[in-house]
Amino acid sequence: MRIVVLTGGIGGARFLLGVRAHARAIGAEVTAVVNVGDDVRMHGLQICPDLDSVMYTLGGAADPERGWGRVGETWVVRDELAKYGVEPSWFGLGDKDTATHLVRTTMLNAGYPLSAVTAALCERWQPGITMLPATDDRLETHVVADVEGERKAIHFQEWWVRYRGDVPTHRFVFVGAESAKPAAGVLDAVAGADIVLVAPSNPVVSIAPVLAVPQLKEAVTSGPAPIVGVSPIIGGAPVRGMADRCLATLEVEVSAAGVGRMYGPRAEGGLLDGWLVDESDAGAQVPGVTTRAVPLWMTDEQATARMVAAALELGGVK
Ligand code: FO1
Repeated sequence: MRIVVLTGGIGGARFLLGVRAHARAIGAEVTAVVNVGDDVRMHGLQICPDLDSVMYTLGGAADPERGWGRVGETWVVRDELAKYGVEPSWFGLGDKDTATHLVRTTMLNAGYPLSAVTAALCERWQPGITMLPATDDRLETHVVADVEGERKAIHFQEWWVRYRGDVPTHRFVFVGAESAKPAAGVLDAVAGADIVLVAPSNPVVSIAPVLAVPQLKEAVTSGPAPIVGVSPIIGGAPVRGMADRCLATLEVEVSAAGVGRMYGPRAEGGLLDGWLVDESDAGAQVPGVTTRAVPLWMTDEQATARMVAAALELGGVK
């Protein structure tokens, strides 16, 4: 069986631990199609937070407290940059992590596409799944917000890391998405999938930018594979991260039902065939989508693998 997962970074990476565990148990292959909207160039280096969160988590090297970056990290370069007064001082690159960005940027500058660079980085980390960026083209999430008395579009990282999303926010724009093509391997993975899972990642700034690549969305929604989403909201609050702020900006109810309705039923031009919610949200109704309630807390790999088994069952594949 072939499982494709649309995913963002930290929450998606934890979900993928369970997908990988269940896939190993049933002999399935997994391809993750990862958000690149968070990607940013800082100090001349190309940083791909979601790809790196997935790669480090599945490679056993992620910092479990922060959720992003490397465990056992040191911060000499960050501190030295600060002593030079170099901006942006609000974004910290760890020393170990910086090596990843150096390799990536060198390969990109030499002309390799991000998908090939990601495969090369994964040679070291052996994530046990195929990791693909949603696109090899430039696609960045920018946020229209009121900052220091002025309405402007800032990079997602500035909105989130510098301002903690705590500024009047108007909309999210996926710069470059319209002309972006799916990365090498994405269309083949989707065409060969037995099921497409939508990870419990932020629907607004992790999953939406993946689906903003027109041919990618078309391939997923017009393909034969069932599409099952897993709610990132449990009991009216995000499992982690800033999904509540993002949903509020779009005036979407912060609930499992609200996100399910935002994705919408595939039969009516939306995304979903099935929607997995937490047992505490068992009453959630998403018209046109088959909903099922199971425990969704990703407390450990086994619990997450059970969620994945339920998602496959909901999609009619086992
Ligand atoms: N998050 C922070 O809160 N502060 C940082 O300084 C920071 C640096 C950073 C560097 C590399 C990287 O891959 C991720 C980094 N993150 C940092 C996390 C990142 O901003 C977000 O959590 C994700 O983009 C959202 O998924």
